[in-house]
Amino acid sequence: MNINPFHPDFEKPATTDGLFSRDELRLANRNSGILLETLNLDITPTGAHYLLNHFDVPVIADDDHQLTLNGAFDAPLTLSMDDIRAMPQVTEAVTLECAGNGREGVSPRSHLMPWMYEAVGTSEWIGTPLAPLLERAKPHDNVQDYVFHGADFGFDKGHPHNFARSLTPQDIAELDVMLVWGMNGQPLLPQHGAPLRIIVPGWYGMASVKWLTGIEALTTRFDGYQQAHGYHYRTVADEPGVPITRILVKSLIRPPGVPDWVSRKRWVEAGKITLEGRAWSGGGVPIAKVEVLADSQWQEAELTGAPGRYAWTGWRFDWQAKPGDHVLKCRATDAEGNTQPMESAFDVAGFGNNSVHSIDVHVDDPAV
Ligand SMILES: Nc1nc2c(c(=O)[nH]1)N[C@H]1C(S)=C(S)[C@@H](COP(=O)(O)O)O[C@H]1N2
Ligand SMILES: [Mo]
Repeated sequence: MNINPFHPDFEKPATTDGLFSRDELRLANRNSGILLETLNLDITPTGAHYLLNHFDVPVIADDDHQLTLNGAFDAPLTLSMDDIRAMPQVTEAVTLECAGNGREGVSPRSHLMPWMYEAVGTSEWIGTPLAPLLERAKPHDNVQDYVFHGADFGFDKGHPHNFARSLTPQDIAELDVMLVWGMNGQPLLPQHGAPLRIIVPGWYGMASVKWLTGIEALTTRFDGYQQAHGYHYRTVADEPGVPITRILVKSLIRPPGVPDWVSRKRWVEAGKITLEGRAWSGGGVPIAKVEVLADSQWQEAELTGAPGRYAWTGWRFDWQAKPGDHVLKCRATDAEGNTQPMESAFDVAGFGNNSVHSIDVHVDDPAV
């Protein structure tokens, strides 16, 4: 059998039963990833931004929607969308990444959304800073957690719940959390949280609650499913684990050349090729360096700049492509000295896999 997908005798490899389960395939069809070919852009086209929706997407009319601030506040509030849009408006380019991005590269993989590299994107989020709104509702001094309630409801491991996540007063003080109603100059789309969500810049995506209906101030720690059980790093299933917060340093290559439909292996012509891609880290920490592995050598790429403090940076690298089969890799280092590992530490749910991105490239020899 010919294993070169560009050879006319190439046959598709036989599939192995159970390689991906039907459950995983269903999830993959609901939760689309970014198109890697858009990695030459600072801002991901809205329709190409990745999606991660646990339950069904609630379809909420803007006119009817209200946001309630209740619990341990002296001045609880209920606001309409018009009230919210009348608040000071800011636009911020923020890179969102799902904590499960890269899960497919973890072995044994867990039975969840089978992300490879695509659960990332950057949008210009339109909204208002959250902290002044919380102050307006006059939180009690002993508040321990602010809970962000989503309208979506469903089951996870037998636990019925609305999707909800919390942030502590200290998190609110340290993070530039936004209350968001727009994305790339348009109202939010239903699948991205319309009419209202939060964006927590620098943290993995689970913190950025969509379809926001309420903010509840608690004088205890929030013990909701997605906070207390979900989204923890664990090396064995039954340990308490470590809560997932900041995005880990990562980079991707925009696939060069043209693809084989099924294998996604790339075909390029020999000669100078400008490789490009994006790199990002969490917590507003900038990228210090991106290196590319080509022809068995790590070489530094040129950084082309970021569209915002919480957004990814572009990079480019000129490669002299010689005929043959190549594996290209890229790895980023952030300004705190964190570098992507060749292989991430094992996590039972495949969270936080920031191992280097590899692409198989076949370089054609024009002389043959
Ligand atoms: N209400 C609600 N908010 C949610 C989710 C959800 O399922 N329900 N998914 C979270 C996760 S895990 C991620 S990665 C981001 C994805 O945001 P996006 O679909 O707009 O890219 O939304 C977060 N907010
Ligand atoms: Mo996620």
